[in-house]
Amino acid sequence: MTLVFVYGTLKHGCCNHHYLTGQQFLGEARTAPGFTLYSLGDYPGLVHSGDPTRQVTGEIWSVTELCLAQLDQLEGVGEQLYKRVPISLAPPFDQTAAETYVYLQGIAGRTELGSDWRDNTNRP
Ligand code: PCA
Repeated sequence: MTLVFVYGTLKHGCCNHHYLTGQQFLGEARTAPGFTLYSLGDYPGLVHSGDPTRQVTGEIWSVTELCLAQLDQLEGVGEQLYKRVPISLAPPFDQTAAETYVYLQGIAGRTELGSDWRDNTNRP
């Protein structure tokens, strides 16, 4: 099993959440300070923040190796769109060895979203 911190389309209620079907939800969490989100259109990208106080909210999941391989494919890890790396989380998850998908491409011209991302999938 691998612990994954998800902050975008994989969260509860979002368009790619079904990729986590059958996996274990451990709770809501946020990163340690120093991270922010940018809008990439229909999905967000997590990057290091110029504002060292900025934190990103998301969810921690325990996933199987098979699920993880599917997530890597979805997130374009092989194409260097995102890279799965260890992420520092805020307490009480600060000792938790979770990984997340950081965005590898340029963010010039993109809109900074800050801490939170939510799509409109499954909204009334
Ligand atoms: N999906 C992954 C990374 C960005 C995205 O939209 C996630 O939910 O964490």
